[in-house]
Amino acid sequence: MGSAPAGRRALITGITGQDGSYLAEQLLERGYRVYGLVRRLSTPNTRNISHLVDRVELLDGDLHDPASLDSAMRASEPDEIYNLAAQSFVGVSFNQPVVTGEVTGLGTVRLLEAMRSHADRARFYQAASSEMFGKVLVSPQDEHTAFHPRSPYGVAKVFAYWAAVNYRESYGLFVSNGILFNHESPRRGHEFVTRKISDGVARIHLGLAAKLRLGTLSTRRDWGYAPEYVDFMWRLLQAPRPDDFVGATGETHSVEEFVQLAFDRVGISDWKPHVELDPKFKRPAEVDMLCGNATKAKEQLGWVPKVRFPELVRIMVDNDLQLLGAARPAAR
Ligand code: NDP
Ligand code: GDR
Repeated sequence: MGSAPAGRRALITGITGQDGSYLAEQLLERGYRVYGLVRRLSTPNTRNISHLVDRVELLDGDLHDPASLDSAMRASEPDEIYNLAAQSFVGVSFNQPVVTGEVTGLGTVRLLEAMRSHADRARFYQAASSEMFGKVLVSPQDEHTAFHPRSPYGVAKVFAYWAAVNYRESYGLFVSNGILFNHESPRRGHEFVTRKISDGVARIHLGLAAKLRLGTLSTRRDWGYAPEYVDFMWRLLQAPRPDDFVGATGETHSVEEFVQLAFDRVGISDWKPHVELDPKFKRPAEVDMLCGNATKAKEQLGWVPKVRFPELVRIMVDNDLQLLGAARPAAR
């Protein structure tokens, strides 16, 4: 792991999420002073950072609220700003399109404005997404691929992407987009398909559930391992110039392949009786296939993801088995 000059300060929005928690860990290891923006919830959601609360400074704030973003900038005086906060679940974005646009889209502009007012020498990472590519006509997708988002979430991310480019071009700010493809981990939210499968398979194996209900088995994603993707974010802000980069493994796999490998991990080869398709989990418009080309990140950032698809499935299933109290399966 590369290190940074002593005393660097980072502000992370979305620190309680999957990526924010791994990023906070890695920045602390690199010697940063880490500040995290946390919104008020009736039940605090600090599960992912419970082991870090004594080492990071949490600041109250919400991407809806410009005054709170101004205060967070003044309190943290950041050298680096990582904007990871979002309404990040594509499925929900169809039911809550306005909230998704407000937070995932306009929230980015509010944070860029706060940076422009209070931290214009900082470097800004925008969490852009492969969902911006959406209905792809060419594969693999890279930094030159046209956007065709297929959900309110994807639309909001395209808006935020262009806002980031626009603040770079208009005001000369150091603002970069990381266009990351799906990345997963034991800290993934349970509503996302990989965690839903790893948790569901562990429960079925232990006799705690009978069925795994999914929307579709056919869609394909380029799935990587989240800790490697937050290293990408840091590398992007160490580059000499602000720019936009794709982060991906370059492999695409179907939901069905994930299901099959997950059941295989617990010794169930005939998985079909355990899985049901439920239209409730289907989306009004779907992104059928994504596969990224991260050659630019490899060449210019030296970033190469190492965890391959079967290992990712294994990590996630073993984690859920362990959380449910089961013994770790023997190596297969
Ligand atoms: P998560 O859903 O795990 O985390 C989202 C974070 O945003 C949480 O900390 C959440 O806080 C916070 N948040 C939500 N709404 C607000 C708000 N109004 N004000 C302040 N904070 C808010 O996402 P990931 O960690 O998986 O992803 C990080 C970012 O990267 C997101 O922007 C996502 O869209 C993007 N992305 C993710 C990819 C992936 O595969 N994981 C791929 C490409 C992009 P709380 O805990 O309170 O809910
Ligand atoms: P995605 O992730 O939409 O790619 O967005 P998700 O895991 O939700 O879906 C992946 C694919 O699986 C299909 N699917 C199901 N999905 C869910 N959640 N639940 C189901 O039951 C189910 N059945 C099939 C989906 O339809 C889809 O095709 C993630 C998020 O992290 C975004 O924030 C991020 O930008 C993108 O990845 C890159």
